[in-house]
Amino acid sequence: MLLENKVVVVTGGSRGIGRAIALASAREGADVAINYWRDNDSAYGKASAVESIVGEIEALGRRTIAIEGNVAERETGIELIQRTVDAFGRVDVLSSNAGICPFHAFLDMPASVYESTVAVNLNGAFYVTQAAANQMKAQGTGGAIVATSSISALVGGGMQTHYTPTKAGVHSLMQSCAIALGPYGIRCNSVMPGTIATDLNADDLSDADKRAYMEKRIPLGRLGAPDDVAQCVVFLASDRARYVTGASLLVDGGLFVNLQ
Ligand code: RM4
Repeated sequence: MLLENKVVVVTGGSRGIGRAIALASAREGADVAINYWRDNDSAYGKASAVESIVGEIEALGRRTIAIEGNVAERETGIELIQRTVDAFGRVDVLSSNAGICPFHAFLDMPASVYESTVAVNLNGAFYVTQAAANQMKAQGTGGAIVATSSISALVGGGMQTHYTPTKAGVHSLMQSCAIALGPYGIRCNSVMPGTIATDLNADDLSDADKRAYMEKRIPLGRLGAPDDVAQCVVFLASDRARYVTGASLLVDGGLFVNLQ
């Protein structure tokens, strides 16, 4: 198992890609601390999203805790790391994954939509990375940080003018942190998912024409599933990637290169 007895922290871990990362980590032998926000839907059956992921991880025989908090607040990251250490004694891996994408046109985008997107996606990644890195440095045995960037770090989106800069920012954050944290044996990388079917884009992809268009653009012929990304996060978090830092891995079925 690739993460045997490691302690993995996942932000935005109750739904979408983060949920798959939490689950894949537990399957690879890790204990998992999950940050989530406003768990008030029942998309996962009777249990709420967070109750159901906690149940699934425990069923795998791994330990888990779930802590609510908005990563846009610096204290959320600090508390998340502290409570993980209280529960499991250490932090080996951070998956900085929490993100929002309220699709909106540019010219009339309210400042609140822009600012909350930057606050969650970019400030949130910064604060939790800083908190986790300080803990890893104190432990003295290195660590791995994997941020969920996006294909949107590399290409634009007319309805994502607030979002794409945050994903370029997350990518850049990992590059700079790779330098800042390399001396402590802390590796920093990002994954760049393409179009992965999750709650985040359910509305956008409910437009049948848009969905069919995206599928047609993807050489592998299908939208991504959250676990397609999670497997790559596990790899980057694991010792298999021991000499990989400051890198980004597109996980997009070939979407990015499909121009001509
Ligand atoms: C992306 C990319 C995808 C979209 C998500 C929400 O990173 O634009 O196509 O589904 O954002």
